[in-house]
Amino acid sequence: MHQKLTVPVEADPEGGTRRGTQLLEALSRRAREAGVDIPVQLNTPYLNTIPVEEEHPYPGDRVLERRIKSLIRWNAMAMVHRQNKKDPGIGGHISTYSSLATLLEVGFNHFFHATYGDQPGDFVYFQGHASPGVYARAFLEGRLTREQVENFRHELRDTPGLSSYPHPWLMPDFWRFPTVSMGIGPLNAIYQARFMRYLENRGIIQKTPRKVWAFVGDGESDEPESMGSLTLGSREKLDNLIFVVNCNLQRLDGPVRGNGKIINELEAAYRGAGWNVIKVIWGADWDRLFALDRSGLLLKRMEECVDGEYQNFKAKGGAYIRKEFFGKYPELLELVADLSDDDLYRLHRGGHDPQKVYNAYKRAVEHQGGPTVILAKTVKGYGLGSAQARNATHQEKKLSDEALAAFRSRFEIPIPEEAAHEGSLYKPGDESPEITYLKDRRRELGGYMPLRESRQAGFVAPPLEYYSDSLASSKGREVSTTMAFVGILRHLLKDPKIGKLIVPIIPDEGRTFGMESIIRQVGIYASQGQLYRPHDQDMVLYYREAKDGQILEEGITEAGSMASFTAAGSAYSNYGVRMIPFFTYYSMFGFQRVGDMIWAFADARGKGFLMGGTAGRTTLSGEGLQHQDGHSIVLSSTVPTCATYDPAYAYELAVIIQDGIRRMYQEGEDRFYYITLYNEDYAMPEMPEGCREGILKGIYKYRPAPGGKAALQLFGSGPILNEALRAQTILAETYGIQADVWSVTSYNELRREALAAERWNRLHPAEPARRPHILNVLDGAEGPIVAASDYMKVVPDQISPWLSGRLVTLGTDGFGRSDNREHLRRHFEVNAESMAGAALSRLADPAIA
Ligand SMILES: Cc1ncc(C[n+]2csc(CCOP(=O)(O)OP(=O)(O)O)c2C)c(N)n1
Ligand SMILES: [Mg+2]
Repeated sequence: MHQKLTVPVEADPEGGTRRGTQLLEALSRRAREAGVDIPVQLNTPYLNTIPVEEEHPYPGDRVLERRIKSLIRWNAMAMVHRQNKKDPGIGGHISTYSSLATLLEVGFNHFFHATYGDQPGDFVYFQGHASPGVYARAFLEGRLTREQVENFRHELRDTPGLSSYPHPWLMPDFWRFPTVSMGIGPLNAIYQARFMRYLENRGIIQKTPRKVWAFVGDGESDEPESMGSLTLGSREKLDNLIFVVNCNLQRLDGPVRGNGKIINELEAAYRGAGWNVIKVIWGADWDRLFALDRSGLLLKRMEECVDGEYQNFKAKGGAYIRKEFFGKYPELLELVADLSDDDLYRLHRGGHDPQKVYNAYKRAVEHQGGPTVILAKTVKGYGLGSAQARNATHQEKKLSDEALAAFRSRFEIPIPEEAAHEGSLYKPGDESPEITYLKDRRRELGGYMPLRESRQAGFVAPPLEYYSDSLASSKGREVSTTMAFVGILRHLLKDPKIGKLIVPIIPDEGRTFGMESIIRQVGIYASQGQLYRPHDQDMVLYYREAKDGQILEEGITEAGSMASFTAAGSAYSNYGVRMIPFFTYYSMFGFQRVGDMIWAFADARGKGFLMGGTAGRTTLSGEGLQHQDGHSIVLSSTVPTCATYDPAYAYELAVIIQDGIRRMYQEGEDRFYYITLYNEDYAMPEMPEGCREGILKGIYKYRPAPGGKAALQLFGSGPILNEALRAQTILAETYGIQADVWSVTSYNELRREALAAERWNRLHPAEPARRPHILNVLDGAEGPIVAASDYMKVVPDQISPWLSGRLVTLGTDGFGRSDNREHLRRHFEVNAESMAGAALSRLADPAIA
C-alpha cells in the first residue's frame, strides 16, 4: 500500500491553518483506511475555543454593566436572605444565580431580543432556581414592585408575591417556560427550536432571526432528558438553538464530576452529537499568563486537575492556589511570582468575564447550520465569601452579618450597614445612570423579558354538525374509537380554515393507530424534504415526507413527542397562532412515562388533546403486563387542568373534541384533554337525542331498562359499556331484573363538579344548596349501582361519596396479562357476567337492601 498521499491544493486565504487541517485530515483518513486504529478524539485542549486574537471588543459600558450586575446580585441574594430570616424554612437559592449573573447579564444587555416585528423575540429558558436573579432585574426595570419582591415565595398574602420558580401558571404575564424540574427545560428548548422551524417551513409564521436560548445546569446535564435529544438539534440543523451550560462544577450535594471534568465530558457528548461547541473556561486575566508560558506547562497543569480540585481552589483562596496549582512545577511558580495571593484568587473563570461571554454569544448567534452549546466555567456561590464553592453552597439561604457586610462592600452597594444586615432591597433612582442604561439597553432590544402574552381573540370553533359523519350510526360496520378518531382527524385536517392548525404528533405508532391515510394526506414534516424514493411509492398510502408536511412523526420518543406537544400547545401564546395538537400514543406510555412533562405542560397553560391509544387493561389483548393500561385515568386526574374522558362511541368522541376545541381555542380556557382510544371494533350507534350535555358533564342514560322501572343501575365506560348492555340483557332475560344502562364518559369530571358544589355549599350556608350533577342525573334512578370500566376500581370510586353506599365497583386493578379480551375480562371481572353477578350479590345482601 504505497500510494501517494494527494491532497487537493486550494487557494487558502486564511493562511496555513486550513491547509494544515486538510493535511491532517487526509493523513488520518488514509491511516484509518489502512487499518491503523487511531483513537477518536472529541476533546480539544482545556482552553477557550475562541483565541484572544479573534475576540471582538466589548460593545457595552463595562463599568456601568458591572454596577447593574452588582445591584442585581445584591437584590437576588437579599430577597432570599430576608425571606428566610422572616420565615425560616421558606427556602430559595442564592448560589446558582451568583454563578450565572454574567452569563445572563451579557444576554440581557446585548443579545436577548424581545420582539421581531409582530412576533415575539428570542425565547429564553432560564435555569429555574436562578429565578431570584431574574426577579431582581425586573425589579430594577420597574416591572416588579418592591412589595412583590418582598413577597418572594409568599404567594398567598394580601399582596401577591413571586413564585419560587418559573411557573406561567402562577405568573402568566411573566414566565413563559417552566424549567425547574431538571431536564425538562433543555428537552423542551430543542423541540421548541424545531417547532419554530416547522411553523416557518409550513408558512404559518414568518422566518425571523429569533433564537431559543436554554440555560442549563451542569448537574442538570445528568438527566437523560437533558441529553437524550441532542442529535435532533444537529439532524435538523437548528442554528436557532443555543444552549448555555453553567458549569459551576457543582450540583446540590457536591461536585458534579469531582474525579473528572464536566466540561470535557459535555464537550465530547455535544461534539459527538454534532453540535458547535464553544468553551468559555478562562477569563482575560489568564491570557497574560498563557502568553508568558512558552512551555505549555500551564495548560498541562490545567488538564491534570480534576473538578474536585478546581472547586478547592475557589473555596480555599490564593495561597492554596499558589501552593497546590502553580506549586507543582517551579516554572509555574515563577510565572506568577509577581502576583499576590489575592491576585491569584481573583484570576477569573471564563463565565464571569463579560468579554469572553460576549464573544461566545456573538459567535453562537452567527453560527449557521446547527445548534451551539456554550460550556461556561463559573463558580457556584461567586462572591458569597466563605460560602463560595463549598459543597454545602447550594443550600445557602441566609448569610451572616459579616458575610452580608462583605458582600455589600465587594459589590459596592450603597446602603447602610444595618440595612445590609436586614437584607434590604436596593434600587437607585429612575434617573440614575444604572437604571437609564439598563432601560436603554432593553429598549434597543425591543423591550423587557421574560414576558408572556396570551393572544387569543377571534377564533370560531366548528359547530357540532361539522362532525356529522361521526354522529351518525356506522350502519353495522364495526369500527374502533381509534378509527373513529382518525376519521375526525382526517376531517379536521381537510378543513379550509382550521385544517392547517392541526398538529398530529405520533411517536412511531402511526400504523398502530391506523393513520397511514393521514400520512399520505398531509405528509410527515421533514425539514430536508424527502431525499429518497419510498419503497412503497407505488401504493396509494405511501410514506410521504415533505418540507411542509404536517405530521410530527417523532420516532420512538414519548418524551420528545411530549416536548413537541408542549411547543404546539403553547404556540397560541408564544407565536400568536392557535395550533391544535393531537398527540396520539400508547396510553401506557403517557402519564406514567412522561408525567412530569405533562405537569409542566399544564403549568405552561398548554392546550391540546392527549389521545391515549390502545387503552384499557382488557381491550388491548395479548400485550400483557407492560402494555395494558388500567390506570392512566387515575394519573390524569392528578393534573388540575386536564379534562379526562373515556368514551365508548364515535359520537361521544366527536362531542368531546368539538367542545374541547371550542373551550380551549374559542373561549380561551387554559385546559387540555386526555381522551382514551380503544382498538376494539364494534358497531357505532347514532347519537341519541339530548345527550350532548351528559357526555360533556360525564354521564347520561344510554339505554333505559327494556321492561319497565329499573331496580338497578349499570354504569359502563369505553368498550365496557357494551358489557353493561349485555349484563342488562342477562339480568332481564335470566333473572327478570330490570336495569338502566348509563354511559359514564368521565368520572374525573363528575367528581370535580361534585367537589366544587360541596365546597360552595360549605362557604354559602345561608343560600340554597347546590346539588352535584351526579345526584341530579340519578333522580328517580333507584337501586344499587354497578360500575365497570377498563380502568382501576378507584376511577368509579371517585364519585362514591355522593352515592350513599349504593355503588359497587368493578375494575382492572393489578398487572395486565397476556391473553384475549374474553379471558382478560373474565380474569379482571369486568365482563357482563361479572357485572350481573355483582348486581345479584348486591341485591341479595340483606344488610344493604
Ligand atoms: C427532576 C429534579 N430533580 C431534583 C431537583 C432538585 N434540584 C434542584 S437544584 C438541583 C441541583 C442543580 O444542580 P445544577 O444543575 O448543577 O445547577 P446549579 O445550581 O449548580 O447551577 C437539584 C438536584 C429538581 N429540581 N428536579
Ligand atoms: Mg452546577
